[in-house]
Amino acid sequence: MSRNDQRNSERMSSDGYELYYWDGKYVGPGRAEFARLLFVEAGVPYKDISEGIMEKFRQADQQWTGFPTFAVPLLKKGSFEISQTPVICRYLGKQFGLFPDNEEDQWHAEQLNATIHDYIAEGRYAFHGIKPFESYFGQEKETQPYIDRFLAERLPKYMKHFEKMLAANDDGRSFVVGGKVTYADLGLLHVLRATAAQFPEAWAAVDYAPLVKAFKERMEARPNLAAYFKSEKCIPFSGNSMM
Ligand SMILES: N[C@@H](CCC(=O)N[C@@H](CS)C(=O)NCC(=O)O)C(=O)O
Repeated sequence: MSRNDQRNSERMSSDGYELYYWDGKYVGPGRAEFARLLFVEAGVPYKDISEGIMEKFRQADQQWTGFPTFAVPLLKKGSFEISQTPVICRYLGKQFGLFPDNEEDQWHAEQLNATIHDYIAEGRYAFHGIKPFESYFGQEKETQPYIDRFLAERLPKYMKHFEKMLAANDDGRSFVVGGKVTYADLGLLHVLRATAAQFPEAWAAVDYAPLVKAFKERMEARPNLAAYFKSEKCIPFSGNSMM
């Protein structure tokens, strides 16, 4: 390791993790929850920071100090900053050992990571069909056809895919890939929780995907996660968007 690399790695590890995101009071758990579940499962402390985010996004250059960030969530450790939720999840998974052991499983976990984020983005856009970057409130009526289409065509397609994916490993009895929990399992758990919270009727009808349903229950019962979901720290879903 060069002296420069050594200095960088010392700087990165010198402080705790900070997770920058919109205030959960207004937006619910959102995309930051993907990262939170990794911290919770691993038992690693972190700090949620929402103060000043709105102001930063109003500024043209956004004034983040480190490597340029397009949108939150943003993870910071020392001087190291990283954004894009699927990348944050992969990074934290690797840091915390919530990462598959062999290379094929690693790529498959990454495939699922990408699919999960496609799903969440599609679901989110359905609630903002007319003005994608404005609140759902103010476009409720006009965007309803997009929500209906998502429910009729896309949600079941994704759920059937998740069912197949689970069935492909250990007959769906354990994890998405390999023999241990990884960031891919935690990502899948969050989108299933978001689906169940946002679309209770559609979720109740997901009897065509029993492995998916059992997976959600099994993951929610993991000790650290179960305690977190019961705690005040866990931000309720907002009910007006997938994310
Ligand atoms: N692909 C990005 C999307 C990030 C994103 O859309 N973040 C939202 C909050 S959940 C945001 O702050 N958007 C502001 C913008 O896009 O200008 C990710 O997965 O992190």
